[in-house]
Amino acid sequence: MKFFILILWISFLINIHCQFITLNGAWRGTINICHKKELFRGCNNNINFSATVPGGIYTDLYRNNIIENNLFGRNDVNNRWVGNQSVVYTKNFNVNSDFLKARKIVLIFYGIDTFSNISLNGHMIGQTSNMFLRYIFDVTDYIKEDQNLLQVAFRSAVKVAEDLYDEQRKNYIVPPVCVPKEYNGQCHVNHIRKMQASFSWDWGPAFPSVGIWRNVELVSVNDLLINDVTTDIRREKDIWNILVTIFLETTQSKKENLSTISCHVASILHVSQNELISNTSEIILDTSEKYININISLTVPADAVENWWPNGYGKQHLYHLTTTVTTANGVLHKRIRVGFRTVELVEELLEKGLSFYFRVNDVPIFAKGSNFIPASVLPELGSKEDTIRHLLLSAKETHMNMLRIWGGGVYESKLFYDLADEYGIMLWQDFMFACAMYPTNDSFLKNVEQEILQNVIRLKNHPSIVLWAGNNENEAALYGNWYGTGSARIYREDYVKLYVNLLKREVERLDPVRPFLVSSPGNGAYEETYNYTGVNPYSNLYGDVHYYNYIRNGWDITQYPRTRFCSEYGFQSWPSIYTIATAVENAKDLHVDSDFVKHRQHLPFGNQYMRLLISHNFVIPQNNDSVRDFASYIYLSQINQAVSIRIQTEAYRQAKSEVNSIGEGMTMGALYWQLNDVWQAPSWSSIDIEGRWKMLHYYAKDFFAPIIVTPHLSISNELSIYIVSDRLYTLTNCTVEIRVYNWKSMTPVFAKSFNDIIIESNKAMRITSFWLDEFLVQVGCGSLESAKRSCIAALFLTDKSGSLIAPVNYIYPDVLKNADIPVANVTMEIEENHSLPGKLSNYPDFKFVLSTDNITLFVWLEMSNIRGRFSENGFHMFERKKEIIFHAHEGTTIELLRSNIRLATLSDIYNARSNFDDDYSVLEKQKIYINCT
Ligand code: BMA
Repeated sequence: MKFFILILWISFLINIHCQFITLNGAWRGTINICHKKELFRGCNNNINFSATVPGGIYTDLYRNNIIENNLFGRNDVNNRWVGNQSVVYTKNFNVNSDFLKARKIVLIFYGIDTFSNISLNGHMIGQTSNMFLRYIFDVTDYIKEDQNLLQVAFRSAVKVAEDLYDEQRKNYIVPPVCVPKEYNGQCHVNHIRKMQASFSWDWGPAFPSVGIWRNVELVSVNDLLINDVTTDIRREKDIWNILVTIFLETTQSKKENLSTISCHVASILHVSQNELISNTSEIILDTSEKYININISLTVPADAVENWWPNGYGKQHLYHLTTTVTTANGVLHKRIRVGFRTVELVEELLEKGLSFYFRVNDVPIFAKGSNFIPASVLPELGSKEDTIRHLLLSAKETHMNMLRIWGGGVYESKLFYDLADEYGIMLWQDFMFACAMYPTNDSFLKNVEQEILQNVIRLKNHPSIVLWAGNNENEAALYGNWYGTGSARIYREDYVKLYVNLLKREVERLDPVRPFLVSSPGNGAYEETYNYTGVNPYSNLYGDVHYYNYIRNGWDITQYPRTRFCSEYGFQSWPSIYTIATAVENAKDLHVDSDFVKHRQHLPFGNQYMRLLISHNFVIPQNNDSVRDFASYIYLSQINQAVSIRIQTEAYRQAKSEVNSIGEGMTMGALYWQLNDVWQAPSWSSIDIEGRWKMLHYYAKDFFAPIIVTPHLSISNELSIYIVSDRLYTLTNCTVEIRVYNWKSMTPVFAKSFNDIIIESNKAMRITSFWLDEFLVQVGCGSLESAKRSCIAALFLTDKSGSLIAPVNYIYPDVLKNADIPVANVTMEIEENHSLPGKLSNYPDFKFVLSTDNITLFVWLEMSNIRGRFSENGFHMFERKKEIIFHAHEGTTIELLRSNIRLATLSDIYNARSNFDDDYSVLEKQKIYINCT
């Protein structure tokens, strides 16, 4: 044991095998600005700018004042010329003679976006064509002592995509030929291996970036370079078997004639401070091979380590594993982090169809969460630590246990996966193919093959990743003829070639432990029986489903599919008016029909759909006061989204343990579309681009709670009450209480309890059913005609000690636009610092005490300029007083809170009492306060 510790020390102290120099930081860039709108004519102007690596052209030009803020106004279109240009990035750097003593010097680009020629001191060293690849170039022959000049010359991705499309069409067209006109986007992104959403999406602008978006390093190598270390961890009875694979690159020096290298390899698992589990091996490497993989096995008694659990099921234990490779010339080491958990995608035969759920450490898990799109439309800004931490913590705090990394974005940063490991967020990892057909010519497939290889190897150590999935909606597109592929065989053949013959086969070879799914939505394992295309992939009896309906009322629970797993569903809303204010040119843009509003809505007919969906439930106010009406509209859009997704998610959770007469149900996953945003625009997100939680995100905390009590109102008005538990233990002596309120009084007109309920572990159970209309009449809500609009009901679930064990839930017997919503006067006091012991953030908490004189719905608190979140928001008040905590995410004072807080209630909106009246000046100031990029 001591020997290994010694080796470890040596490796840290004298890492004589490899040294590295970072080439991050300041670079120079050159771009031709003739295409800038105002300079278009008679211009021949290459200009230099200071650049940053990691970085990208849009960020660099903005920082150099060559273009305006990318996310402001119509700058997505105004700045588009940038994406059509060739750009050259250069870096001068020095190396000393010591560094050059090594046998070999390699230059590593961890991410280049996308098409570049790279030269060092005037010598071409390589080309790039895939932003998802790490490129390693041997520069031994071109690097010199002292001054060096590295140059990366980019071609416009827009132009390359166009060229590749032109080339391809000579044979046949690979559609879609372009995105819908509402996107203001670029065409042919499916021909290039670049973030697909960077040419625009229905929630995002086009920024066809170029740049060096990840780190750059120069590394000196003697005998060997460890490119990667991976683990396959399998459980066998009481033992975890770890197969460590070390991916080595040899130096193959031309000058020397070394055909073999002897090395000592050790892998050490750090079980605790005093306990290591290790294995070693003596190996002779044949250096005529450039790439050599070596394996070493570790056997870990199951009781020596703790399991890694998804959020809500236990802790996320993680362990370090260090691998050292020692040769006569020194020691190389690499440290990775691993977790011990099993994961299965269970697709067992049911009476009809197959099940579809994740079983982790033998526990069936209902997957609760959302879909993750890139944190920024500019790849270089998509891994900012505070943004990623905020998004993933927001997922964890709302009981999410899964995020789907959607296939139109990027394979995320190490930080992202590390945090997901730490927070217990299981990841459904798509490969980056979305909403399109893709080419299958040789060079495309070769490129993709590298992409699979590198990314599976880079990511497979993360216990958070529980599934690889081939593409987003491409099978659905083919089946539904979204892009005019019709019945042409070629597209089906291409589909199988890319996702089955290449992706599936390769991923299963590289990671034999994790499950692989060809497409989402899809019919899971059933697809193999019909070779993956030609059958409706939206079956409720197999696999996963995406469900969207923008016509029917989202509050109508009867419309939702009883699927095995709903991996996408959603409704749009607008972000906070304070977030929008960071993008508008003047207050005129803050109008429901402004050009700005039209410009930012990419979903064809999106604004009409949203209006229709809101108007199912609410009267949309029109006071001829544009800002106030817009603020009210935003507020209603957020309520409508939050309640619709609450009801839909609860429908999926209710169906967890039962099937209907045609075998549909046993739903085991609900991932709503979408967690985050890339700009200030209407979208499906629950967190906006400024990090503000929309009402939906507050609601997620309730509808994803481990135990919920939830109503189901059938078409014939039968009300069923369910309890759904994800807990792995049984609770006895529980009580559900239903309280019915007449709108006019805060004292219930009726209350009834269902006692002695046993809540079974990991189950959904129906507690009771009755006819709602008759019930309301009986309990005193009035006649059969008026009862539904006169009353509202609340559900409480308590344990035997009388404590609430689920969030309070509500039954809206009628659409709220028909209800007799009363006028309520809500006041608010902010109390002294209310930080509780043990809180994680360094910033203070504040207590807000709200009082009302009447029932009031959807009480919405909003901070204009202070970052933070409330303990609850968008809530109903059936009591005179309510206390809410504000968790600040920055230093602040009560005075600042008072001047920044805004309160909205449904009663205020209906009674035209919005307090946005005096806010024009506040909204104007927002522009200065927030830096959009
Ligand atoms: C889904 C996604 C995205 C899209 C979303 C909303 O189908 O896969 O492509 O943004 O719907 O339309």
